[in-house]
Amino acid sequence: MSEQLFRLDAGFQQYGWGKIGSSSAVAQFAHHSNPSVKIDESKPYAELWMGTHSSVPSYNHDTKEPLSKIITEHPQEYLGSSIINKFESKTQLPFLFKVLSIEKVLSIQAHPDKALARVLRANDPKNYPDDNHKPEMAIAVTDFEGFCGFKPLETIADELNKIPEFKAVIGEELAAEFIANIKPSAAENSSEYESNRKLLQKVFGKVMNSKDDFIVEQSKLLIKRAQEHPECFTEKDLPALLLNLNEQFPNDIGLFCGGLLLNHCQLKAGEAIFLQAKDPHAYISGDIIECMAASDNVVRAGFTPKFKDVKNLVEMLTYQYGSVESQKMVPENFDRSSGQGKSLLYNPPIDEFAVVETTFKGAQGGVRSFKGLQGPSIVITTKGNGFLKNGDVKLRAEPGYVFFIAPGTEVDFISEDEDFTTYRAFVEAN
Ligand code: 9C2
Ligand code: ZN
Repeated sequence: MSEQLFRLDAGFQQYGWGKIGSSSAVAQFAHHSNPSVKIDESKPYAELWMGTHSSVPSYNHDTKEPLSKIITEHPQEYLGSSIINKFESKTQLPFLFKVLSIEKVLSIQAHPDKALARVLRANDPKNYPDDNHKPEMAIAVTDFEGFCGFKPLETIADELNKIPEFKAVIGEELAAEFIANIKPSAAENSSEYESNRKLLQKVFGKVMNSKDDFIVEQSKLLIKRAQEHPECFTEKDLPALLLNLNEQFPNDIGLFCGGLLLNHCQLKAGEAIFLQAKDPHAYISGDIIECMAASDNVVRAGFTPKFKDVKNLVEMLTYQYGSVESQKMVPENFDRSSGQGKSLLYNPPIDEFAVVETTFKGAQGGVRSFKGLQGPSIVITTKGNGFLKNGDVKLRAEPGYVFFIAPGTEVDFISEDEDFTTYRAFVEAN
């Protein structure tokens, strides 16, 4: 049997939007924690995967056994009965933990809820490998940019009035219907709110079902406008954003369904957003820690060479709308740890995971002690050096080192320098 605290080797995905070679935090982490991983300086390194998902499972660093095998052989020790009962699995972690290092925009996407995931997988298991939902949370490690959720309705109406190419894609008639009938101040769940969501769905559906050559023609005009008449755009950051995206994916439908319809979100390190299942989003640049329910189901719309599924995407979205601020998370102090340094809890409103960030600014040589948590967890060091210690087991922690901690295990995080920074994803049944 493995220990209660042990190191993991995490694999990675080389999607085209990842940072290239050793400029990618994913490549640095994979190589530093396991020097037999050689970095190819011509290839992108997009996502480090930490968990038991069968596409890229993690292994015990010392024994090279798959984590899922270790869990399957001793589910009580490595998941605990409350997690087994709640998530009905004796073999898998309920969450998937990742590092993303983003050079270019990801696909405009949304993830299904559980009911839709089951239907998608039954009909198309190649494109939808999991029957689980995928709510997700992103914590910025560097400055981060992304799209998240639909813009406020009055912003979309303003764009329809001021940007002729947008109006052309939507069509005069629907544009007029949208502008005349939206009720931006409708209370959530009121009948007016429902009618707002239907109007937004019509607009999004119209964009997504436009003919390719019409989108190419209108996007060329849109880009010309962004270059020559940035004053047409009320949102001051939008012209530069459209030009940047157009360099990555020239004349792509994402300029309309992302750039003009979704919020442009900018986070500083330490800020985080939570995306429910069925919320549209796309990350644009930066390094993040991402945690999600264990699933790889993605329904894509634009900015991607991968499989797009317009029909399901238009049907599935919640069409909630609003400011970026409403999607940001406010971390709180994690009160089951004490000592030097600081632990912040990012706790989204879902069952599968929460994440604790632990830092040691001004506390070189500091020790922070964690009580045992009532479920399994995975830790990654992102900066600095230190140790993780349980009883006689004291493991060195350097950038990219990943650890598994069994339920109920008390752990000391010991900083060797004040940069020592870790993220710990965990799950508890209550
Ligand atoms: O892996 C995304 C990555 O599917 N981020 O995007 O490669 O499918 O365009 P592409 C997924 C990531 O965890 C995510 O959901 N929002
Ligand atoms: Zn996503």
